[in-house]
Amino acid sequence: MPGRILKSAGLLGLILAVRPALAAEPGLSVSDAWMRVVLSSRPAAGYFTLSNASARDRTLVGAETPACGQLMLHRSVHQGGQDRMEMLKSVPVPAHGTVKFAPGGNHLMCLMPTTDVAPGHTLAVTLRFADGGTLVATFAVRGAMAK
Ligand SMILES: [Cu+2]
Repeated sequence: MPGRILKSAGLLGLILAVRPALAAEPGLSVSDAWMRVVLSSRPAAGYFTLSNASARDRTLVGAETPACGQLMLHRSVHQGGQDRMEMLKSVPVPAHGTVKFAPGGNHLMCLMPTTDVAPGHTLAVTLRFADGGTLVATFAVRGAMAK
């Protein structure tokens, strides 16, 4: 009986080890991914760094997570003394290039956040590319004071 449990655990470990490889996009990687939530009733903003180590230009066209009713690509713009946001249809990620989503600039806007969007939680966010590729990144949720 203990032998059977060990065998199952080994198989589970194998499945977990293989899964990230299946989801991986050649050359694309995400780092410093986090989401800031101020009030659970208000939209949350997501930030990350996306690197393209490949020789092929890529284009980010969308993002989604079950933790948000809708997740949009946004850009903060300062115009005429006012801050506002506009939607981005796509964001180029050049070959051997890096794109930053950071406070004051590009960000993911999480509309209708669920209770999962709470400080201390982590969220799986799927990034979608123009060529149909996807990349799943883990975002750490932080509170209002996070920078
Ligand atoms: Cu926004």
